[in-house]
Amino acid sequence: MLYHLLYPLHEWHVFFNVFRYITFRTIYAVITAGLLVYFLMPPFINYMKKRQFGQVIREIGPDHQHKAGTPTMGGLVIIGAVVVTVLLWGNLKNLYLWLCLGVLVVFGFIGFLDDWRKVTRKKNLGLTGKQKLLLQGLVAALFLYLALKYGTFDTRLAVPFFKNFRPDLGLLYFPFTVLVIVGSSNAVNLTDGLDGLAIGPFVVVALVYMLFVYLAGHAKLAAYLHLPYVPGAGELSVFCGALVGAGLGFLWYNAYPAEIFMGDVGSLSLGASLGALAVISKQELLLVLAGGVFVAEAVSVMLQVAFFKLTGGRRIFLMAPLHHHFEKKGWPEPKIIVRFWIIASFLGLIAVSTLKLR
Ligand code: 57M
Repeated sequence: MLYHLLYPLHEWHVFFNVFRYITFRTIYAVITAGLLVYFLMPPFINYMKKRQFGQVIREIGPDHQHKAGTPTMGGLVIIGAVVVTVLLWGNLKNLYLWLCLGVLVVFGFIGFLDDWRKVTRKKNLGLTGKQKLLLQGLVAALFLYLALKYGTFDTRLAVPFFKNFRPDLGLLYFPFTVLVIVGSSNAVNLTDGLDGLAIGPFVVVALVYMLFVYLAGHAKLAAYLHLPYVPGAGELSVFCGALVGAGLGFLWYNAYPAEIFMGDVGSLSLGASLGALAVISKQELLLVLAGGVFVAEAVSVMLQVAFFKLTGGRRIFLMAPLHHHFEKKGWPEPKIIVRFWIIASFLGLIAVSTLKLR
């Protein structure tokens, strides 16, 4: 909104020209979203405590009973802050901004149904696993359909390190996009099992895509770096800025010992947003690298379940997802969290380095 209200004033005074720049608006999107979450989270936490909407802890697995009753659904504040920040700092004529906000909100609603069922202990609420996956898949497919129909988008796949290899997936891009967005959403969901464990790597990956969407939307830089040029994608830097700011604001309260959990409303929406960013920037395969922590957590579950079934009850890990394995090995929770952040940071840097490896 500020872009539309203030940029036209540059004809009256040159200062207002600054609102044209994506970099300027992205920086202030980070700050705005961070401050919104920082100031709105404490009243939200108090409200959730008063309503006794706290986390129910499962009996099995590493001892988390001391966390019982911790308020959850902090993702509602994250989503609210991101939406307000994008509406404030974004160019609202940009299709991709609206598509990404749509993915964030709809996946958040799917997660909210699950969270609400858990906190109100109403068994009949929420969606079954299959219904959840189906709805998530439909939203992802609609996202791609609208990007192809109304955006500057095509179905050629970009492969990191291979600047001239751009196979056109055609209609196969739909199941591929569903896999990226739904996979990313659920991988972040699985990772969100220790204080700050999901939001730390999430902020790293959002920063990586802040750079990649900016470059993808910049004709000269995209050509120079042999990246697919996606006109209009640069505006998603503002969306990434809002995600980073809201994520850091949330981390202020989710840091060990957590005062609030993000809930499925947060993990599913944030994970899906990373998938959407990867699709629009045409850097889907890069997400496997940049989001390696999320991939490792999801793959650990798949391997554990497959091995368990194949061997009639034996396990590869002491417990899956991966963070539970280290808990069972006796690593203190903060040590697991910070070490996962360190790995996520290194993977983010390697992902950025691929810009020069093509
Ligand atoms: C998402 N949710 C956390 C919180 C957060 C197939 C199977 C691998 C699925 C998996 C599962 O149920 N995952 C659900 C993980 C939960 O966190 C809540 O959920 C939201 C995110 N979706 O925002 O609201 C618990 O995580 C802890 N937590 C923190 N700090 C945080 O900032 O401490 C979360 C956020 C919270 C809190 O204790 O209650 C979760 O872990 O459920 N299942 C599992 O991960 C289970 N693994 C398992 O069964 N492994 C088996 C097989 C199936 C692979 C095996 O290894 O043999 C473990 N999960 C739990 N306990 N909770 C096992 C024991």
